Amino acid sequence: VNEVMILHEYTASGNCFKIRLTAALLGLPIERRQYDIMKGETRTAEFLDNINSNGRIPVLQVGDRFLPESNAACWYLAESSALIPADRFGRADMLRWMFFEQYNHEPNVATLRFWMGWVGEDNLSDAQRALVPVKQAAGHEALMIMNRQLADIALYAYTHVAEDSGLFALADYQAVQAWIQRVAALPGYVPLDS
Ligand SMILES: N[C@@H](CCC(=O)N[C@@H](CS)C(=O)NCC(=O)O)C(=O)O
Repeated sequence: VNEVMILHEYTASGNCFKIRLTAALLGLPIERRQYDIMKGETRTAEFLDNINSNGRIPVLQVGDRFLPESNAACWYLAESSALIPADRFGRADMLRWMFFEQYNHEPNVATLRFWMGWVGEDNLSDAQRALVPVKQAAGHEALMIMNRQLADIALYAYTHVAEDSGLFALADYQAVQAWIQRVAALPGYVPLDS
């Protein structure tokens, strides 16, 4: 990778943190550009036209090309490093966990963190309020699966801050807790709020 890389991001987002953590663990330099998602800064015509038509961060800019979707960006950074298994089944299994993260984990654990910690419980719409117990149950199910079998950077991002919503207790998932400590001890590790 020798083109300049710019991460369009919002620091507190776990999806953005995945990319920073991958880059840090691999010693790859990335520039960072901040957008306040609470002020709709990823929804401007300029952002939609030039950065991501889906109106969301993170977006990894590589030279003059733009790559949205956190796990795609992690994959790009990790290509031909030890973070991606050499054997075919291992690579597919890694993708399996990344898809699991986006379907079973992130829409529950991350969304509840955002609703409770950023939007605020009092400001939730009726539709959102009705979904809280549904997402909490689905989030517990995802954490339970991870407690039996682990996992990677994509899953670390929102798991290690799952308690932010006040709706999950990591003490209920001891293998997950131990894994969180192992990831945080990796050489090159950077914390989310850095
Ligand atoms: N599937 C996407 C999700 C991206 C996403 O949901 N981004 C949120 C922050 S974590 C965002 O930009 N929200 C602002 C908005 O939707 O306006 C990924 O993994 O990158």
